[in-house]
Amino acid sequence: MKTLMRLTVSRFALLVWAAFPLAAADVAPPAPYGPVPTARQLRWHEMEFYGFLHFTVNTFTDKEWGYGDESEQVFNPTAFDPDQIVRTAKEAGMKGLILTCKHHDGFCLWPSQYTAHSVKHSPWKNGQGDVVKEVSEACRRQGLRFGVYLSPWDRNHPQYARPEYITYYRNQLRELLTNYGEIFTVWLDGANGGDGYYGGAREKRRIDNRTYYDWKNTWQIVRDLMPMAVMFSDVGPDFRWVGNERGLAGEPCWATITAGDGAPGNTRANLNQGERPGADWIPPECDVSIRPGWFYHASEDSRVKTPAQLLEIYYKSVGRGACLNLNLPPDRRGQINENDIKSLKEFRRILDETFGADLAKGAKVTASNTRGGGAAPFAPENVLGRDRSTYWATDDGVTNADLVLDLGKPSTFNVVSLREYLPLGQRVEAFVVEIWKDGAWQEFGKGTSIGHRRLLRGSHVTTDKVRLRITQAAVCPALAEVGLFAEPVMPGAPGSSR
Ligand code: FUL
Repeated sequence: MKTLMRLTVSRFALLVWAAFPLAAADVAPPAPYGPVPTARQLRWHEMEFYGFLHFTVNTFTDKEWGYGDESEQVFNPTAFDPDQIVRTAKEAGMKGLILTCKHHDGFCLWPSQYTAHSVKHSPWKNGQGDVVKEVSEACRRQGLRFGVYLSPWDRNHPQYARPEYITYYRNQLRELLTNYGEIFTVWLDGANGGDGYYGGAREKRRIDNRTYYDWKNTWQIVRDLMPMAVMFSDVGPDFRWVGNERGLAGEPCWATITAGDGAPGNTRANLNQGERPGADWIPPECDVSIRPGWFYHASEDSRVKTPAQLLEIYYKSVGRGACLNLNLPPDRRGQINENDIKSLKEFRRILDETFGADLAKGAKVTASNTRGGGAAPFAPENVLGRDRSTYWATDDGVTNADLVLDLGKPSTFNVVSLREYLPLGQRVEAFVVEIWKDGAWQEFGKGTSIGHRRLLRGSHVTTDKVRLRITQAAVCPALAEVGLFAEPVMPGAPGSSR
């Protein structure tokens, strides 16, 4: 009986093996490590670069923060052109735009049914205009995502700091989330300077920013009405402020922090570098303006960031795993100024030239360890190309591993791009990139965090072999990309090779 059973069992195993020949080589993927991104966060990570549009009464009063007593009459763009604005952003490579539908001054760029303080009472289009509608539609026409900034602090509203204002704020949020199609983000600013017009009171009003807005329930409105929208604040819930308005993520820069009981505008978390280990996946966004101010001022026409400055920001934001939110302020015509366009065009040209050709393409990739003894689903060559759904992984417990790219011929590059396979969390904690030069491995650069993306930018080097050494990881690494790129050498730039 026993023998018969054994026979039956082994015959069954044979049958299974015959039916699924790959089963023997099948190896389970690594277990996720720590907090991992949600589907909406993964979609946001992929955007990498999008823009802000700061536009309101301030554009016409030459201010950065309106007091809240501005007449609706001042808002009157002379040649508002949403397609020009969106085209400028698109040609710069942005994947979306976030409009200040209401800034701290309380003026609404859409005809909200809950206030008279809006475009409804401005001379622009005889009060029939709707900036939110026009920008959102232009975005959709040109294939960009559209997001809303709705300032919680409202210096115009008579009930601000009282419970009634929360109902008003939430009603406005619902208007924006129901009347303007798909919204990719709701940007919740924690700023509050206290004083304002407040319906004529002209006084200072204090709120407790941990409790006043009852954020948990306000956030829920966004979840209910726009499930894929990501929300911004100092503590997320989906992505965080990076701690400065210069566009610079920290070094290292972890996607995780421990949000605890922090609130927008009230946190002690290390926003710039993130926290490891952190309890929550709340990666950073670097917000920065192309000009010194957030709003358009003719006096800043000659102070637009140069292409070189924008590139520096790009490498220290996108290149550190953050998203870059670059502000383009429409001018009094309601268009992006020519100087900003000029700078953006050159910035884009350089990025396109840099990332247009991946010099790692076609390389022979070998690894010191591959999960399951070289199993195809985790093979070293998965790091090549743009496909981020496949990755190289090592066996469980192997946290130090080398990957060698044999390029087959000498190639010149100065940028190395790395990406982890994000659905499994941020795993790598230290790495070194080396090049084969004069019969030995020489360091090109090194770092700690990788996450969604890490760009190492150095001097141009020429080599036919590149080695990535993972020198520290919390668990076995899972790497989706290793790419090699060359920035065009600027005329007059110092030494281009070493
Ligand atoms: C800050 C605001 O006070 C600025 O005016 C601007 O909107 C910036 C993006 O966020 O908190």
